[in-house]
Amino acid sequence: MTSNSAETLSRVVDELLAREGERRDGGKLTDLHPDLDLALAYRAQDELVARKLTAGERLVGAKLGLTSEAKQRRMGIDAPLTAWLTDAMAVTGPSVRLDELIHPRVEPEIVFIMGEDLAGPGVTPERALAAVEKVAAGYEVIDSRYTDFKFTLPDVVADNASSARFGISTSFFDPADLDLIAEEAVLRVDGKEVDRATGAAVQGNPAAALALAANDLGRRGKKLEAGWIVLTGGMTDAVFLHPGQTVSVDFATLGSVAVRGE
Ligand code: 0L1
Ligand code: MG
Repeated sequence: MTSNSAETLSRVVDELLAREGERRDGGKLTDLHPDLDLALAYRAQDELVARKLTAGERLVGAKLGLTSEAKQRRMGIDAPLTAWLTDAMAVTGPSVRLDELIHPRVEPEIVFIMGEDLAGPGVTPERALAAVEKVAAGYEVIDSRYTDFKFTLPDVVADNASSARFGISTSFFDPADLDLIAEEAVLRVDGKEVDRATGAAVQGNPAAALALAANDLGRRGKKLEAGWIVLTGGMTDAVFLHPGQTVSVDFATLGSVAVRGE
């Protein structure tokens, strides 16, 4: 890394953490730093999460983003990405505090709990699924540090893929008992359906998304670890979460999850 790119990396991470801490959004960092390419953005993402870990958070998993066509179309980006989950992002109760977030949106997620470590290269969807201990219903609360969720791929990669909060169900399923491609999720706001999709929306198969994550992390010299949570990517576009509203996701087999904005 040149001294220029080291400086860009440090400025990008400082700015994204400041926006998150101060609950404010801002313009694309690629406008300010044209040298912020995808490789540097992944280094910035790793540094951003390393700073959270130094501050006391614990790494609990990984997430994929932009794995569905609905999300890629909405964001105007045609490539998936990987990012990190920490314990501070996990929602354990029925609600999230909106005053801790900027402009949160909720999306349905099929969630894997890893039974074994997994890393590329060469991981197939079958091999990936064999490393899964159990499957859960989930949601992600995304909260971009960019105004109006407007970003390029390096911007959103550096921003840890808009991660903010996530919740998973308390019931778990053996992957062998599920048809993950056909698994349908219905997204509701205060009980009213706003969208629906099946697991096929996620890279054609959530197991293919998991393989993609393992191969991507392998390229980055990292791995998915046994016990980790993996969010496979929003199945539908995400909906805004406003005060007093409840967003719920009812899966055909995996059960239901819900979150209320407070
Ligand atoms: O803000 C975003 O939509 C980018 C992250 C994508 C999250 C996902 O697709 O699950
Ligand atoms: Mg997501």
